[in-house]
Amino acid sequence: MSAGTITIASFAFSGPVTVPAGATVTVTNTDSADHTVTGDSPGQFDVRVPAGQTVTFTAPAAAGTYAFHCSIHPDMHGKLIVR
Ligand SMILES: [Cu+2]
Repeated sequence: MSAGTITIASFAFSGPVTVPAGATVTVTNTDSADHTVTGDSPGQFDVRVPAGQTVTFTAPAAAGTYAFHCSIHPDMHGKLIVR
């Protein structure tokens, strides 16, 4: 079961979402364009979310606030809180 969900709509991320360390995070993309959820610091997480689809990724194992962006649309920013 997913611990939290990030929704992408109209080229914006919902959130911030808070999840336990190492949890499964669901990302639902309601747009007609592909997006990514990419941690601002390399190696955190990086998942591509095709248009209209839902994917999951594993939250970092360390608590903290993780800023992320879309690597396709650099103006899109969000935050994932791990605790
Ligand atoms: Cu995007």
